[in-house]
Amino acid sequence: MEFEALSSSELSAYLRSVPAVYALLNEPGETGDLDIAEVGDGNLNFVYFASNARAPERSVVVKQAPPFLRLVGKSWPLTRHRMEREVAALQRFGALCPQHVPRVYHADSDLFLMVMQRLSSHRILRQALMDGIVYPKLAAHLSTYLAHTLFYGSDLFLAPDVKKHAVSDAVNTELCKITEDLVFTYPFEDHPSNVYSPAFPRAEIERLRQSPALRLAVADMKWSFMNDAETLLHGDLHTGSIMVNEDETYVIDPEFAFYGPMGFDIGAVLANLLLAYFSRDWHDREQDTALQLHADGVPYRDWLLEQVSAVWSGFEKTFLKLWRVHESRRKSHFIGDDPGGVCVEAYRARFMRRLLAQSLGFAGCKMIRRIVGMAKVADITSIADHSLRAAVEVRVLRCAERLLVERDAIDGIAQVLAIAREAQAGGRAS
Ligand code: SR1
Ligand code: MG
Repeated sequence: MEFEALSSSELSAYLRSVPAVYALLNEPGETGDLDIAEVGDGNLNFVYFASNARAPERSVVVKQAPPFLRLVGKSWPLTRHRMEREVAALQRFGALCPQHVPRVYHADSDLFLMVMQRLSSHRILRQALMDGIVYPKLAAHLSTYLAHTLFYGSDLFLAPDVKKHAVSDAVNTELCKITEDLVFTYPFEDHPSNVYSPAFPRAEIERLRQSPALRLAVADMKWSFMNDAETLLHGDLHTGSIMVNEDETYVIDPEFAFYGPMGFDIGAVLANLLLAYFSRDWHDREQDTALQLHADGVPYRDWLLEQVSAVWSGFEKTFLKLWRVHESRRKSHFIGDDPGGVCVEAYRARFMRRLLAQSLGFAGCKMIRRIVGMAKVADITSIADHSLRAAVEVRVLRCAERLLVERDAIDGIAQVLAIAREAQAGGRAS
């Protein structure tokens, strides 16, 4: 049967028929239609706000997966089971990090929809960063979320059999295929789905496509994405999947969740902060924020780079703390007996060095796909001056290239900031 999006009255009647949702939206015995507004601007699904017309603070979000990719329409069919992946991931991440994950009130596996917490005083982080807003707790919240979700899904915490079953329960072939194509493959080919901005110098991407060092680095990252089932990932952790206010940070939309390499989620956060950083040439000009100093006396552009550093450093610190709490210093899962504890700590240090390199490789891929691939980001597409947009895009590509090619030699997050500043200053292409 052909899929039809639910009408407002159908959705209203449906929500009233679910006791748990009815109780959230209504006073006992209250009747009458709900206010329904379709608000989705994502690439995959339909999203609605459903509110009590007389008491608008009684409100929920409804998300439904149509049998196709919303961005493209029926010509790109997708099974609707992504909603089950998303619900399972929200429940798992919510159990690990309830302060950073919206609550799921109800899930319907026949209609492929869920009803979840409305975050009415929060904004999408990408838009807030474009507007130049400082969130003092953002990096601490994101690093806590990353450390807890990535650690507790992995073999550093789970028993080996539990972990292996978790890997198979989280298989998400269709959405992983989208990432394999759109992040790791099409941007590096002359693929018809690629989209270039009007003044974008095509020679820049041709140079990257012809760089063996870059192509091998991207191949390594694709291999890692497809094979390194390290932990349950969000799978699409860009700044459009994060909602914020002064005090709180929530991570939404984990429909791409699957067991993959830890650095894929970390890299997504770092990449999107860097995209926000490079886009400041335009947004500062528009908002006159270039010289505006923030609480700690730094321009907004520099605050964004500080977040890159703080997210990684906070993540590393919290992740290592969890590891040390859950694994004895003298006998580790991977080193075995180590009475002096020397090998255990050396292994942890090596693990974190590798994880930073992996995260930077994924960050590079994600930055490149947002410049030449089909799914772009508003930080960059909102730059109305074509030649400025092209200049920003070139800086993003130059930074991404260095992160990919030099990732194993980068010995700390400070070096990443230096690379970003050099790309911003028009530094060398590697
Ligand atoms: C075709 S879907 C495009 C993108 O939207 C999602 O947010 C993912 O990033 C995906 O690659
Ligand atoms: Mg999404």
